[in-house]
Amino acid sequence: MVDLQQASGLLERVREQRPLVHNITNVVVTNFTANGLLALGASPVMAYAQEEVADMAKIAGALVLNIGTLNPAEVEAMIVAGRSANAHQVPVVFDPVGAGATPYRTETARRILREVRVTLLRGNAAEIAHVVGEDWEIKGVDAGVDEHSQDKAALAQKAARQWATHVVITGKEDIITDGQHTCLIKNGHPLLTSVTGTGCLLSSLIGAFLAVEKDVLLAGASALISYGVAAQLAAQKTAQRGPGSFQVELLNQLAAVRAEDLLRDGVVAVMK
Ligand code: ATP
Ligand code: TZP
Ligand code: MG
Ligand code: MG
Repeated sequence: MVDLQQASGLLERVREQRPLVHNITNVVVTNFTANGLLALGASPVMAYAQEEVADMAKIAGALVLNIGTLNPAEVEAMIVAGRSANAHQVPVVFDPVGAGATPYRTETARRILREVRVTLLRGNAAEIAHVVGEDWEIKGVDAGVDEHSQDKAALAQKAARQWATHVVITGKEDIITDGQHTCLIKNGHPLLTSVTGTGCLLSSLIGAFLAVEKDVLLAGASALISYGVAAQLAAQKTAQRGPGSFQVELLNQLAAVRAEDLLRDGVVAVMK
């Protein structure tokens, strides 16, 4: 379904095409997200005003919606941008940051899924559980517990069917599914959990891959593998120096990661 050769090819295509990714994201991660997209080889833009989001979304290669620091005006802008993206066949990634932590976040996440045709929904297990009406432990914007891959796969499949979308659940291992076909990706590094915004950045990078490839499973899996391998390389380079050095090196490695790194270190398996 997804092989490392294809993933490497897509990484190269992102760098050749430099897709424009329109982000409506949170105030914590804005700069890191823009720099991460640039490092990968994509072109970021952040635009939030209701007066312009429809115009920006329609010229973008992908739209990324992220409710990390949501407020009513921004939520309305997300709906307007999402509808414009839908009308112009622009893929939409949705990151329901903190769904389940407060009723406003949960209800907003569901509203966006009702009113916008989301191409790919990405979150931690607890966020996705709350979006489908299950009650998994959540602490603010962080998943409370790490769970078994089988449970996560079943949850991702349920969410994909319920909302008719593709779903990525991240954690120690990552799952991607369309509700029927499911892949497990075992890249990444625990240091990713010590830097804020690494999940949000991943959602935006998935947008860059979707901008250059219509096969959503292939694009999503390729983004997960590329990001996870870049993180592993960054952790090797910064060894014992800690999260600050790792954050900077992650940007370096998003720019440096090559096809041969994915072929050597990528770990992807098809699940039942
Ligand atoms: P949370 O708020 O629960 O941390 P998040 O939105 O930050 O969620 P994560 O699940 O942390 O998203 O995923 C972000 C990246 O970190 C993904 O590439 C994922 O594979 C990686 N990751 C998360 N936890 C681990 C871990 N324990 N080991 C390796 N990689 C991890
Ligand atoms: N609070 C609101 S949004 C945000 C925090 C800390 C960033 C969350 O980023 P991520 O990628 O989910 O860790
Ligand atoms: Mg995280
Ligand atoms: Mg997150």
